[in-house]
Amino acid sequence: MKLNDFIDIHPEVENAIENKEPIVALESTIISHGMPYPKNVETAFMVEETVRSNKAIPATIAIINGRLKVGLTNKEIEFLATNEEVKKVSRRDLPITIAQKLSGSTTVASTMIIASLARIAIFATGGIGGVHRGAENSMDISADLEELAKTNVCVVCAGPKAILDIGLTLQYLETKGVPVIGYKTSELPAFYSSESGFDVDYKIDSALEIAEILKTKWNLLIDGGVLVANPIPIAFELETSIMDEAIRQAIIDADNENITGKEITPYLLSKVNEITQGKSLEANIKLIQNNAALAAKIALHYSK
Ligand code: PSU
Ligand code: MN
Repeated sequence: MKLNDFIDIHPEVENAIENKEPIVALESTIISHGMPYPKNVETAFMVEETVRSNKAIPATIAIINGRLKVGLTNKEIEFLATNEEVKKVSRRDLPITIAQKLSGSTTVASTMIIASLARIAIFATGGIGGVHRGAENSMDISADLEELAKTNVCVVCAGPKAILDIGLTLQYLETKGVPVIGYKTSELPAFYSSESGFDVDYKIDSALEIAEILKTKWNLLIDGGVLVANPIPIAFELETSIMDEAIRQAIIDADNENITGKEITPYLLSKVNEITQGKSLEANIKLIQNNAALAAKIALHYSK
């Protein structure tokens, strides 16, 4: 079966697509630009294992030598984790990366596009991109939000990271008609913390109900994604005051070093990790695992 001339689907994933078995898409920017080596590789393998232990098939997505890859080998994951020439590829970068036969890791936006081409509906990540603080001047709004507005994929995340303007990010999603669901919470989680001070539209307490909402939305031909916000487990939460200070400092450093555009998110992530002496990275790993498990449960119900 050839879904698309540009795509290579891993045989295990292809088999699962054909048999309508549960599949969870995973992004790869988190591997190449979101975490340092070797934690990035360890996390990528561990997250795939978590999807499997929850009875779904993992499909990590990336671009290797101009080919869209759905489902990676361990070698390909190692390659993404260790090679400087691997670019962060969002929607706008896709055609160039492919035409020039380059390699790249996919963001939430581009992972959604490729998952949708492969007919995979559920996707787990850590945090989505959003409206950056100061966006009224910089106009820095992640392409992830625009993708959620139009591409039919459910994205399970731990909420927008506090490096963003969470209120404006929620407003943007509302304008674009993206349902924001809190899993077992009525407050939007904020990545390192289960609290943000902002309410979600809907608190839903089971993976089954979420799967039913997805089917309803797409059967109604209401195009676009659904954002599921899954709070970091309490045991792994970081203290808000410490994180606020770390983020404030990281943003000042980014300003001083004139970091802008696609560099800003990776820069802030690594700076915050430095300032918290690795604590933010540990929390990041735990919440991704938590999201992968929930995404697998949603995928299981969605496949029935
Ligand atoms: N947030 C995180 N970790 C990440 C990212 C976001 O906590 O690794 C990555 C994701 O791939 C996301 C991308 O899609 O950063 C957003 O980048 P930008 O803001 O440049 O759109
Ligand atoms: Mn941006």
